[in-house]
Amino acid sequence: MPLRLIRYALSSKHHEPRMFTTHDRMKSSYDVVIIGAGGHGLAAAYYLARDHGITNVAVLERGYIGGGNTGRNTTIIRSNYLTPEGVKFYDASVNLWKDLSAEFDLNLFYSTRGHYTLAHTDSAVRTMRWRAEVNKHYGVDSELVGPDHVKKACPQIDLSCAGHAPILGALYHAPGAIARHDAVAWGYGKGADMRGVEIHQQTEVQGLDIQGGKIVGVNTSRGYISTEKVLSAVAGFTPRVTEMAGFRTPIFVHPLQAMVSEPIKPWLDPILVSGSLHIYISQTARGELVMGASLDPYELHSTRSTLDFTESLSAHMLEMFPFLSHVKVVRQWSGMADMTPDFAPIMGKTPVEGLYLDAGWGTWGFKATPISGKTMAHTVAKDEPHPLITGFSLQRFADFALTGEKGAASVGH
Ligand code: PYC
Repeated sequence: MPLRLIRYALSSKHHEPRMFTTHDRMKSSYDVVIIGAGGHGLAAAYYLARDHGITNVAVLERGYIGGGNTGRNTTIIRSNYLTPEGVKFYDASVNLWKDLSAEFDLNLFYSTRGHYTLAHTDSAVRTMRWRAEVNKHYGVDSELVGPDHVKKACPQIDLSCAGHAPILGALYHAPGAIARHDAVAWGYGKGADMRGVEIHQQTEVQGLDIQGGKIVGVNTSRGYISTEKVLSAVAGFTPRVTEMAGFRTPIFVHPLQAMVSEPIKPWLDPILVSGSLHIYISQTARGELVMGASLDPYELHSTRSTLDFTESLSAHMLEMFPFLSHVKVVRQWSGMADMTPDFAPIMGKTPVEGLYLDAGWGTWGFKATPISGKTMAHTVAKDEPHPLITGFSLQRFADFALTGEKGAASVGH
């Protein structure tokens, strides 16, 4: 072992710059407390500091930075949604994504690949045409293409899908991209930390102190903090946070499983999604195939993955790409997806004054990281929903004014 490495291991002081500051103690009071140090929570902290000058902020995380759904998704970034609210929101997100590596001085491996949503039936072709028209209307690059377009972008594909589900066309979205997911949390965390935000890992929120309908503090595993503003930006745990606050949302938590292969020679440039076969696939810069399926149909608060999932996803994958039969799966996992009845998020104010929600991210949250951070920072700073998120309020369920995004939720859920 090189001497330098041994000296480094034995030293109690490390002089090179660290990504995050370690704070031994929490302050007794903060202007804003954010629950959850995933991409969304850290992005909100970053934009609170950068855009609104609010730096007396604590981000509390019961585990570690990016250890929840930020590190458990399949990293697909796109804006080819179906509702005007969705298209505008995700388009603003894609525009922010493009500059993040330069902004953070950290390589997020943001890679524009083109995104195909395959249509295997006439009715799926009709839906893709509808989505393409909505997308174009809002200036999003999206078009209905034929099977030849798909074959040209991905010559290895069996267009007949083993004769079970021939590909009739696809929604092609040129800006579709992937990025390295944990690096996104690190970038936002680093940017927030540099501006004075405190990130406290291994710090669990155990209760909300609400008096006279207003938030006044937070009980944590490391003591009490007083604050007048709390933003909950958690995945899988929103029902527990809202239970502490004394109200409910219509969120149900379902597992969403994914898996990754051993690295292989680069062959797959675009991102492919098939609603009928319930699969999505992309290849990382390291050569791994990142693959996912549709949501598990039962409610479960767990991040365990199953053999049943690997078997059924692999079977569908081989219908499309028979040559992959010798490739090994090296990891599989599950995220906890907060599903809403209309497949849109829940963002903004709540019945408790000073408590804000960034929740309901189901299977669509990673791509929203930058814009959710920016719009939630605005909402918290001004106590007024950002114009891009008014369609995502919790109140919409009481008003029967849903934002039906279900046609664009990647694969059938
Ligand atoms: O919304 O693009 C998406 C997606 C991919 C996998 C799960 N959701």
